[in-house]
Amino acid sequence: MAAKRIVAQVLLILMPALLRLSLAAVYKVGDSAGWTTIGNIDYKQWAATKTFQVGDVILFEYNAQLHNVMRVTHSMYRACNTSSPLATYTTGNDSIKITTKGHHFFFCGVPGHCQAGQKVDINVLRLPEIAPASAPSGSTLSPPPVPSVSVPVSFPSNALTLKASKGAKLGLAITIFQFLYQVSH
Ligand SMILES: [Cu+2]
Repeated sequence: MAAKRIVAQVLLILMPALLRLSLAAVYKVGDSAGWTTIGNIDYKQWAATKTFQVGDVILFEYNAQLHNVMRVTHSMYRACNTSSPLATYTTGNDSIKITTKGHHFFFCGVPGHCQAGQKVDINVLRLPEIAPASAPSGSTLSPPPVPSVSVPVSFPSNALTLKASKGAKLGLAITIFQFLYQVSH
């Protein structure tokens, strides 16, 4: 039946997004060295080698007698300003789940440590993938604008609505999926 084949194709299109959702990673800051001032670890370089995504967990491991973790704003990060952190972690084994895109700034609040380089910017990129803006703008083939997508109540994950706002292609796929869903029920 043709509709079923289309549903299968739509699911194939959605698969990368579904896989991405299920593969949250844990990143230990500094890898084996952890969170420290010893060895002049370049946390900027460390972060640059990672592709952080929403749902990932950032793990800070350190000697709690010597260090801590503060989440701060960009300007506080640049200035190593420890006066009013957004959050402070002190256990020595702090797992911080990243729930939003964009920059997440952390440094050690012990005097001098941020200045010594114990600071890291976790930058969660907007999803690249699904519809890379490869179509030239103004092309007659560019996908139609996506109306605000509301996913049916029975849809497996509301996370899909988050993805749906990204990439007209996926949005379109979900719109088709909804249509087929309604038709077949
Ligand atoms: Cu420190």
